[in-house]
Amino acid sequence: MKNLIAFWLLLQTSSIAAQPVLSITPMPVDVKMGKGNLLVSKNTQLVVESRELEHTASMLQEYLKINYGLVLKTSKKNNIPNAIVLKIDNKTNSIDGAYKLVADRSGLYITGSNEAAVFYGIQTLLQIIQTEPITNSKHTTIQIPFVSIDDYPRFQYRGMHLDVGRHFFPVSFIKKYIDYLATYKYNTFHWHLTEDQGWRIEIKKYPKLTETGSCRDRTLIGRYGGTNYDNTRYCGYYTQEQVKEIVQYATDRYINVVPEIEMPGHSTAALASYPSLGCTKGPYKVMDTWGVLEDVYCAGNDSTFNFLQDVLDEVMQLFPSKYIHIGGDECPKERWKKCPACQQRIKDNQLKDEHALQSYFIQRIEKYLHSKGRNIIGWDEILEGGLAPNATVMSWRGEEGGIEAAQQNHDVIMTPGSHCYLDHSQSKNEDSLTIGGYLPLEKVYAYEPVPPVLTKDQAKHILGAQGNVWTEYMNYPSKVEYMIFPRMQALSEVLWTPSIKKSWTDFERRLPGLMQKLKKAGINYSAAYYDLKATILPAEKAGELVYKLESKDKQLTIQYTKDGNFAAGKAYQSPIQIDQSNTITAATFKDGLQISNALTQEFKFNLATGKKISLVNEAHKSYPGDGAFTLVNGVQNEKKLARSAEFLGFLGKDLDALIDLNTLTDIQSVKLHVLDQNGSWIYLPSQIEITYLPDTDLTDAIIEQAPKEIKQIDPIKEKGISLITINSQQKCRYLHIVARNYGNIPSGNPGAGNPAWLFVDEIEVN
Ligand code: TNX
Repeated sequence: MKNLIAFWLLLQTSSIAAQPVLSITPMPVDVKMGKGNLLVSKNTQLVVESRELEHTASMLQEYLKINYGLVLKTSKKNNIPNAIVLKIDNKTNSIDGAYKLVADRSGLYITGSNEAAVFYGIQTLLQIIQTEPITNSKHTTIQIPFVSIDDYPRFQYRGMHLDVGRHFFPVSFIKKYIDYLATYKYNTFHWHLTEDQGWRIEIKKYPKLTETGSCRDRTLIGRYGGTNYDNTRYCGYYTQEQVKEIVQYATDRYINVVPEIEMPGHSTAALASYPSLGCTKGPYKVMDTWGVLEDVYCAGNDSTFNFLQDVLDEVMQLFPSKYIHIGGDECPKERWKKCPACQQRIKDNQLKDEHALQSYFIQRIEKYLHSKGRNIIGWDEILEGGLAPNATVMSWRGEEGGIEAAQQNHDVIMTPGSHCYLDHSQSKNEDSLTIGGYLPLEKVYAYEPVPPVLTKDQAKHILGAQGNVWTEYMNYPSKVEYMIFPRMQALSEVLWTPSIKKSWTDFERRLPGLMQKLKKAGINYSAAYYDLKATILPAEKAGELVYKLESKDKQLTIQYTKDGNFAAGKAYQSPIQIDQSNTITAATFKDGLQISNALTQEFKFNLATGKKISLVNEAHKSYPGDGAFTLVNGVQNEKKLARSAEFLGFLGKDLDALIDLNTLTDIQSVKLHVLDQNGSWIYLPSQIEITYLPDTDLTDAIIEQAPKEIKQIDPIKEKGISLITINSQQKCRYLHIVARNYGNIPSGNPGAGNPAWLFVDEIEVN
């Protein structure tokens, strides 16, 4: 009989396990649901079996008290029925952070391989409580489903970064941020403390760093490249006492704080405080706009290194972290090229060039920190000119730097812009100001930090990944929340859950529950994932378009209108056929009530709209638009909309397109819509070449003889977009259009030396 019951129970659990009901993230390694609930009441005892867990236990008590009005008594005694038992048992599982959580009739047990592991078990517990948190009245019991969870992390480094240089966030928010990290089992907070726009950490030996360096006179309004400023002084820094408080707060939550002190670039706030640290000796000012600046620490003077070592001495006093991040990114070499002391240093040390001088700089600092028992982390530029021996590389310009470092047997943290930059837009219809880009939730979720090109041994160097939160366009805490949620929840699953257990479909199923919890907790988040999705496709008939609308929530109906008035609109049944200029506004509805934001799309028809187009060079995978068709889809972007998904981006390559106008056509002009945004490495093309081809087989001889126009660039800017017009009366069927990429970014500009981007939105033929 006993066996039969066990068998029946097993059947029950496994059939339920097939459809887990817990709204938890990151998804644990193994979850087996039981049948029934454990009731925890004020009579439930909290048994703390290991002394080291007392503090963690008191945090659990505090949480239950605040959120559920439940005050649990603690006990050291074992074998109390119906108790919550916290225990360290290093036999649990040898993986660091492994825990087991069991809730059944006899009580709730969280056993971990160490203190952090038990803490993770508690985070899981807090997410699976089935009772709503209280608002004013007190609960007498809370429900925990019978469950057995076995869990451990996939990666040892699970990070979130926060830039407090561009915008400063108060201690209270930093603590909240750390709470968010803890909830989703992150274990590293990368605190970016110094920037061109502000030095944010008190250094006792150099008081001017905060007296002068923590304030800027004004801040740019709107996107980088603009000329409007707010004329408001902006200040903020953390005292050493506050830093200690934050480090302790994080440590209590098993989160390591990695401080970043940027060098040699992104350091004008320090130079403004102590001008002798720069090559030209100033004067310098704390920056009021974004981007990359030429004034950097002088690499020729030993006093620079003495200063940095003094700063780092105080930093090491405050941060127990094994890792100290020293930046190393985006350091223009202009000043060093002209600085006699830097050139002398190059000569004395037989360095090849200024890149080798950057490497000398980093290696010298690394040596110092290493002598104090610390290791450095640097952005992937620290690879240039040779890696410092014990450096860990943070790969941000794609994964290439990380791959190279791992192949050189260096540890790596993956933070590629393509998947980990939480400052990028998460919606194609983003209506708040962001730095641009497009990083939707699904893409973060799909991220795989271990590049397949690495061998098994090299792959061990990928310690994990990190979400980066650069705050140029996040000037208040709820904007940070909006940008990180729900993407940091998706990333937590990349970092924690074994790759074979990761399931987008399952995450998508849990998403409404996760959002609901954020909403109830008063945490801001983006619901962009539920935006109405619009796709523009070529119609069967050349010269027409098809506009397809989809809602992720199939319960909702979609309504659309051509005059902005939904009352007089239509219910969307199937893709809309469009054959002339038009504006369509659509939204989702439930019982007549509008649910989603209205999505408005203007179509502007010209002779190329909806025609066949092919490209010789495909757009870069980061800016693929909807393929070549994007260039003739009738959508003319405006920069203020910042819908970078509407652009095709070519990195170092030309746009080389062939448009088939379908029939012999009289044309007057061809107009290219391109983006000119040098701060983001986006440049106008250097030249346009157009060949007007007849309605016949395109043999080499025909192409050779066809009329051609070559044009240097003199664009007109309209609504932030540069329009390049080639006027020429022609009769042709095909247009061969080449827009030459600018080439390498000239020195003195952000991204100097790298290939430029060419961003093209629309090719208009009139
Ligand atoms: C590049 S990532 C930077 C930051 C900017 C960020 C904006 C890195 C090492 N440097 O200074 O804030 O892009 O996305």
